[in-house]
Amino acid sequence: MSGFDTIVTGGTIVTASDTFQADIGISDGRIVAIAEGLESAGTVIDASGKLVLPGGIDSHVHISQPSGPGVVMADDFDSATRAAAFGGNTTVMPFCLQQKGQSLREALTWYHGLADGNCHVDVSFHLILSDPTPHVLGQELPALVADGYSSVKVFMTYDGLKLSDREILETLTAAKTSGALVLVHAENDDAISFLRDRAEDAGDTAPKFHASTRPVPVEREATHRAISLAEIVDVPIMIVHVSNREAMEEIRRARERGRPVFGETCPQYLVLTAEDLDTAGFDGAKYVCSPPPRDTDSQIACWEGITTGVFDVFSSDHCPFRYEDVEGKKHPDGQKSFRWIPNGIPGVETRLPILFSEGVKKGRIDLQTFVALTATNHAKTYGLYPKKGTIAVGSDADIVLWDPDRKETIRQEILHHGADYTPYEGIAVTGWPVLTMVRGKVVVSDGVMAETGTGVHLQRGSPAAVSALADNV
Ligand code: DUC
Ligand code: ZN
Ligand code: ZN
Repeated sequence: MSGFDTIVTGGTIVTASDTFQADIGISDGRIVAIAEGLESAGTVIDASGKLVLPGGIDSHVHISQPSGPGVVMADDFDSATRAAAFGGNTTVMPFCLQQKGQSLREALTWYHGLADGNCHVDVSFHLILSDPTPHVLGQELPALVADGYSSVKVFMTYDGLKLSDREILETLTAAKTSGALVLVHAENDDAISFLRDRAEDAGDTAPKFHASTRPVPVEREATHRAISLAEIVDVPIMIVHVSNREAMEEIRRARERGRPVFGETCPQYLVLTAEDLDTAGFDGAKYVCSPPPRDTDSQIACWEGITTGVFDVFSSDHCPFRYEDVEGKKHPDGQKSFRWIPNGIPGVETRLPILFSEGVKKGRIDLQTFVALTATNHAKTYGLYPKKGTIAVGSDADIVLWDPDRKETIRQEILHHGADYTPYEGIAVTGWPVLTMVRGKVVVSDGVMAETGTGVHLQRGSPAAVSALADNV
């Protein structure tokens, strides 16, 4: 009799708390046994010499997001989740953008129309609130949280997206009552527009001025303000894409005061700097993202934030645009001023190899921290744990085999995203995901897509911090 659908044998299992040798028995898409010497299965996967990790969860990706007139994102759900799978991810969390005047349900219907049936890893949407009317906050949001959409992003900058402090307070209050976690894009919009106008008046329109018009105080001030607003309402908050020491210190100080503030950083803040935007010609546009990459001291600071636990999650902020494309980075308006260069960079496929190589292999972090930052903490933070984010009996069989010694050089030609470049071109890494399994199905094996269309949408429970707060009331 064949006991399991699949067993993964002979590998070294790594979770956020342990490293140990064992086999994994899988049936009906879930882990049903973890023990030595498992036998009898329909399929046996030999993981000798490999690390067996929980599949990566990338809780910050943008897919098919409307990005302004004449601008088109480089990835749809097919290409983005394909790239995610090749990069060792089994779940991604894209944003569902509410356009002004639109209901949240309408926005979700549109995104589900694009995503459902077209995903190769599991997906779970965050909402972006751009129009927090009393109806949206009072009726729509509670209903959607109950339906499993339990996180909301708000922006402090960008025309058409930014909320006033008053609107943020109202959104935080609604999130508190309905059990959602609020993610904040923290940059001071007035400061950016002041600096941008001044730069343009001086004729400074090249890509590099994107970085100099969004300096560190722009992010630090907004981070401080966002944390203060959350304190006024007494709710947890997640500060996403933190790029530098000063913003990070705001999070650390808030925690010292007992505030439940979470932090996220991304690969661009570890391996890129503002100098990358200052390259000959228009090439700097390839690195335009917000907040912008900073300097080497900021990179060191972000590593400190990773090793000292200021950052709970490490995400890609995958937000891809093609470079050689008038609907992408070479949009005609962007040639006139950095202001119009589509804002974002691809990274869903390279997030894990970069952190593995720069972090684990270079001795900055251990394997447990790697797993926590790339999978377990995402699941815990956003209400997916323990179904997702770990290797345990009862969890989904979302498993990635890593060859810890495989050497690769990141190059556009080996990637699967829809962008036509990678900002990480030429970075040499050691360690590479060689097999990705989603709920027991092998999706990618040895660089080949083995099965398509496996991904489903995940409804989530209340994020851990939000329920903890509710428990204490
Ligand atoms: N914020 C993001 O989270 N992603 C891309 C661009 C941005 O401003
Ligand atoms: Zn953002
Ligand atoms: Zn983003």
